[in-house]
Amino acid sequence: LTLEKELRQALKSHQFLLHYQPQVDHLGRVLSVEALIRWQHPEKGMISPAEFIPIAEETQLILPIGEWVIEEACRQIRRWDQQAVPVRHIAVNVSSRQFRHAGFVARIRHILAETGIDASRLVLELTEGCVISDIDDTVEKMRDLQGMGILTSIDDFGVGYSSLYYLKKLPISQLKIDQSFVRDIAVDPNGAVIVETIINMAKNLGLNVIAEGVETQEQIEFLQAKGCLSYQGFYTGRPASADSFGRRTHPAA
Ligand code: G
Ligand code: G
Ligand code: MN
Ligand code: NA
Repeated sequence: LTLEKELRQALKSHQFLLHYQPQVDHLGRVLSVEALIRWQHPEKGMISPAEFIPIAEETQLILPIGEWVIEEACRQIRRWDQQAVPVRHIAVNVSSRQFRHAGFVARIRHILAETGIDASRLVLELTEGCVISDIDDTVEKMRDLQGMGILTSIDDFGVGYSSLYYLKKLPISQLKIDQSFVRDIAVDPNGAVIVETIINMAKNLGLNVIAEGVETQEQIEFLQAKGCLSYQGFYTGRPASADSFGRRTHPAA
């Protein structure tokens, strides 16, 4: 079977699942989670999205898969609401091809209505490459999304095209500092300067900023001292199933 056929089969027989990684504030409170897809293959076991998302993107399969991710994320936040697990926002990764699709905004509107989730609970993570690839289409879509109350985050910020032009042109809510810069904080003075610069730029533009790939207390201390108060990484919580996540979540204040 080709991987494409297997992916099609996987959708039909419900072999995909979502793991969730917490995004915490400087007091360790979980503000939001990022949904990360996994493929529970009947023979090969758990397959990372790094292996199959590129193939899904080459084929049109990223459209139904991406849609399933948003649906399932919305259903999960509803379950957490019912269990009084205090997760405010759920972030999903959107691939470029999915975002460029003409029906993208309409599908999200439909999914929110169908699952009864308020748009303000949803964060869409878009990469720099995605947003600048057709800036006019991006502006239109992001304005529609913002109008609905959906939040948007620029994923892997700093490693893409580094065109800063789009930052003032687009209605963006958040910058996610790429993990390669966060990793460099302790070892590379230039890395530390880059992180500090991104934090200051986000602040000056009125954007929220979160650091990803946080693995040490030392990194958190640096980030906090520079004014970045949101963190995601193995240090504050690995991606895990919805159930284990609920138990780890702090009770509502
Ligand atoms: O979770 P993990 O570190 O294995 O993810 C590897 C890559 O797959 C990351 O770049 C992540 O953004 C991407 N990814 C994870 N889940 C999704 C998804 O639902 N949709 C898309 N398009 N990419 C995803
Ligand atoms: O591209 P994106 O940022 O969506 O990718 C998220 C990926 O980063 C996931 O595959 C997740 O497993 C991984 N990840 C999350 N936290 C850490 C971390 O602290 N260190 C490393 N190396 N990877 C991480
Ligand atoms: Mn992401
Ligand atoms: Na990222």
